[in-house]
Amino acid sequence: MQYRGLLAQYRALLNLPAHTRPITLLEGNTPLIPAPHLAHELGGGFELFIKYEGLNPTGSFKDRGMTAAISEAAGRGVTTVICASTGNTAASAAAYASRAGMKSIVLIPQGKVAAGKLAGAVAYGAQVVQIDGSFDDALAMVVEISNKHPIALVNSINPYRIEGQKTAAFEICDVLGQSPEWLCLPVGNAGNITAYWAGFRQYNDLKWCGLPRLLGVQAAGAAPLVLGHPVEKPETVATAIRIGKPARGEQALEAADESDGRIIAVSDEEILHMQKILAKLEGIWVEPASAAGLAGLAHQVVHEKLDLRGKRIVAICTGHGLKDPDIVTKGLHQPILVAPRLDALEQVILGEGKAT
Ligand code: AN7
Repeated sequence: MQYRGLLAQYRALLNLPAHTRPITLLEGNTPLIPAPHLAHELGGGFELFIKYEGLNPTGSFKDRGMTAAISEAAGRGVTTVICASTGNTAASAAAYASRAGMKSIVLIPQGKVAAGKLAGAVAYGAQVVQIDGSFDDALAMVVEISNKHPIALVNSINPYRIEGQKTAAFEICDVLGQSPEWLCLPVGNAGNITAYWAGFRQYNDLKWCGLPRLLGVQAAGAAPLVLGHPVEKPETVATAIRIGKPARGEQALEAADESDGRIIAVSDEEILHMQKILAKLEGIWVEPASAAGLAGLAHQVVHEKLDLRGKRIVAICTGHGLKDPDIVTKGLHQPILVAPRLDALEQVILGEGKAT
């Protein structure tokens, strides 16, 4: 039977009002890809899976929450939606709003949004507004304006975003037959970790699939949940999670605590190294923020001697590498140039100066 999207798949488990009118791009149903080479690199003896959320229609996990939030808004006749975004929410909101025949307005922090995300928001027809400030400033503004005007807010403060994003936990349990022992994922505004925990708890109540321990990972320069206070000027190469005042920070801390897990920080170097080895060892290219969960796992193994033997681990890779091509090409020399002759090519790929 044809897959009809997340609301069709899991509607009975989602707390959505009766007026909800499904708007879908057939999001979700993303693959859980075994990553044996990376597991080996991290010491081996455990099973590692990547939930590749970059394969959603707009290239990130945000589409799960957006199908729910936009469907609810569409069902009550909303004509305009707004969000603050480090990029992925913007692209997702714009796509689903267009599909619903709505206008979308997205506020982004000036100069800190990856090329593929900005391009998406523009291509899907959003009105894009740069704020001379941070994501946190932009979020405060959209909260205020949506209270004042008939414009629906689709950031993850919107409870339907969480309902939609719970479905990723359901999918993992459906595929594995039970929850993994650890779930690692990046944490920015903290909607996703909140949603996963809600999803696993709900599924466990229904199907006794167990609960994972949560490893939430922030970037060291934007780690309010690790520091225990907001960060006024967050900085990280992982611009998706360059967030200093997470809207659902309290819930994220509770979720980590209840699951007997933790929220940790990793350096930009650890994030970029993980992005690189994941692509090289497994053929999975993700944007920097999406490598943070795995970087956190590696950090725990190396520095905290976390014992993973015999365990099953799922890492959530939240967004596609194509979202942020500049990170990879920035430090790159131009690829080697050869004359259009076989001998010249042979010399480069078989000879001394091997192509890299
Ligand atoms: C790839 O798009 O906040 O902890 O405005 O794009 O639920 O915020 C993006 C966040 C992880 C963090 N990975 O998720 C936005 C935005 C990627 C992301 C996160 C984001 P949350």
